[in-house]
Amino acid sequence: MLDNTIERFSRRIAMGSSRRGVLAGLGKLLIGGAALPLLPIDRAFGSTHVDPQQDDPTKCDYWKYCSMDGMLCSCCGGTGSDCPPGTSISKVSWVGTCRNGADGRNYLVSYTDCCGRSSCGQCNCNGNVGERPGYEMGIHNDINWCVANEQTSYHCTISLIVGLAD
Ligand code: ABN
Repeated sequence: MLDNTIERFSRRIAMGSSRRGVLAGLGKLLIGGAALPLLPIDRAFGSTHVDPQQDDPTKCDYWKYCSMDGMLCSCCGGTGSDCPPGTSISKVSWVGTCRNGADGRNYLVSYTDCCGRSSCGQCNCNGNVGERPGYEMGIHNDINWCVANEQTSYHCTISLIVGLAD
């Protein structure tokens, strides 16, 4: 009974397909399977969460710095939201989304560079939540935002809350 069913099933498949067609199908499966890991995947799975416990604005893992790529102005004579004396604020900036562990909400945070003095060299942070490699220009944060200013040298970065993200 089972033998007959399998035999009939096999015959039907054999009649409806050529050897070349089966090989072509197998080839597509193999190539498709090999290419799958190369596809861009959100490996953070949409998460914007770094460490809800961290609430020290002079540390890289402070919640607001989740997408900060630069040196904290709070370590360079300024504050988390004010440029140090002798520098000017960049005209363009990068905007990320960070979760504030204190209220569990997501906020849009802008990362703005302070320009006009050489690099501060202190508290270098590299938060990459929501960031992508350089070939995706609009969503890459490893950029000197002073390039649009008259004085293009980069000193440090401040972060400002723009508003709620959700
Ligand atoms: N936006 C901070 C920065 C400055 C120079 C180079 C890379 C990143």
